[in-house]
Amino acid sequence: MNDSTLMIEGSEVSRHNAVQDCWVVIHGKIWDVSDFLEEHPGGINVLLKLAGRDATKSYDAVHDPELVAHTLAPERCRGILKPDSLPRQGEEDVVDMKEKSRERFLPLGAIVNVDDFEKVAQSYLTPTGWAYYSSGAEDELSLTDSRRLFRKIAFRPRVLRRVEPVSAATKILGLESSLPLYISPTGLGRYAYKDAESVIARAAGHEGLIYCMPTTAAHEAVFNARTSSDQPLFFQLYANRDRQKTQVLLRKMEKLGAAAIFLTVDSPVLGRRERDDRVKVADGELLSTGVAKASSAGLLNPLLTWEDVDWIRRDTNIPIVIKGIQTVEDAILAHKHGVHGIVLSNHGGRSLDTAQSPILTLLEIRKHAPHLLSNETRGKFQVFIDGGIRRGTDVLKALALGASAVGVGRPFLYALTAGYGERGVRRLVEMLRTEIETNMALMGAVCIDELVSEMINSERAERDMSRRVKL
Ligand code: PPY
Repeated sequence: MNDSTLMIEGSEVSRHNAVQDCWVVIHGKIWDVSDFLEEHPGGINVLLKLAGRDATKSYDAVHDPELVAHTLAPERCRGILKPDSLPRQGEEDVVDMKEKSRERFLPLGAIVNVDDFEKVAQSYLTPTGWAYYSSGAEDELSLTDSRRLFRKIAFRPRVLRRVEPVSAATKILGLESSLPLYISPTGLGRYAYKDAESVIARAAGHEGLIYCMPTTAAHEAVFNARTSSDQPLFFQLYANRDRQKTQVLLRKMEKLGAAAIFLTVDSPVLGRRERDDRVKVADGELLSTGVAKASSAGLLNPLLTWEDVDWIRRDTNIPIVIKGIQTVEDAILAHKHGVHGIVLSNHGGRSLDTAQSPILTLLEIRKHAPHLLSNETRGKFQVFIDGGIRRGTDVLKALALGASAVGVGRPFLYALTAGYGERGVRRLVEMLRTEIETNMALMGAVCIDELVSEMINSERAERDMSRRVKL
């Protein structure tokens, strides 16, 4: 007999504290995880340490609130914990939104560029949160290379043109955007701010930008946080091994009204984030893996292929964008498979270390498949790029080289920290907006269409391009 509404005393819960009989409490619900211990992606020991206890805090540090109910069958829920009948977890383990005094952090007005937010975030976040957000794979060479490549590209600005007023407004997948920039999906926003994804969605609405929410977000809450019901949101999808689960998500996104699906393809398995892995040791071995591994294991799908892309396209009418294209060969394939766009991305340097920088992939496309960047193609197929974009000038370089818009991820997490929340996100957008508009004027362009490749000297970067491409 099982009744998930049964009120159970903490003293009863604490008796179920063994491998064969293991209960944990998450947000007041009592779950029997005895049969799940071996399957837990974060390892059996994490759960055993919490056996017979209130695990909410550890759970919240790595999981979305809805995950447990999606993962465990309803009959695994034994009942509801009688309020205050079990001690809450001690302060020793992982992250909570620390009530650090705000005075220790810069007032927002003193933040003048994107990197300033990163410095604040580093001092605000817990070691676990900082390692998860900032790390790249292995030696972090792809992570740093994206920025290095942007620095190798120079402008060829035109002068004596009337450059007032300037407008950086554009269309992304046919939708109005006040800047040629969308907000990239990122995992585990809660390290930075409570309900991070909803806060970002609201700020995006105020700023006329589009947010691509991550698979792991609380979907309904994020949609509800929009500033109006016609504010578009994109949805990033990790297509599950189990097609049915993906189908459920797609139906949900159709119902909620997602404007595009960004299917992530650069992480069939998780890249090796060593900084992430080291912190769990520093945090007293709370997790048997790094947080990324613990919270992504059920998401990634090493069996995903182009056939799945075709299947997803057939299964839904929502436009599909493939996120994580890293060669001109795959860009051509994506176009052939009829998707609405691609993101040139190496997952912010978090997947295959030393994978080439996305801007090199863009240069490859310019050289070997320029038709993918032409004005005619753009109406049906757009090329986006992310990774290392921290300056308005980076955005302008990508656009002049043929990208339709860029994605920015980590800086939005950093801008949420230190209690800044929505104000921080809006400040970040305001800074990028100022940089983009100012530098457009300095290049001699008053609108996005006037950003052309003649305004770019990319010869130094082109020396890094592969000569092996054979099409
Ligand atoms: C990443 O960390 O880069 C990922 O995309 C994987 C992931 C996704 C959601 C939670 C944790 C890790």
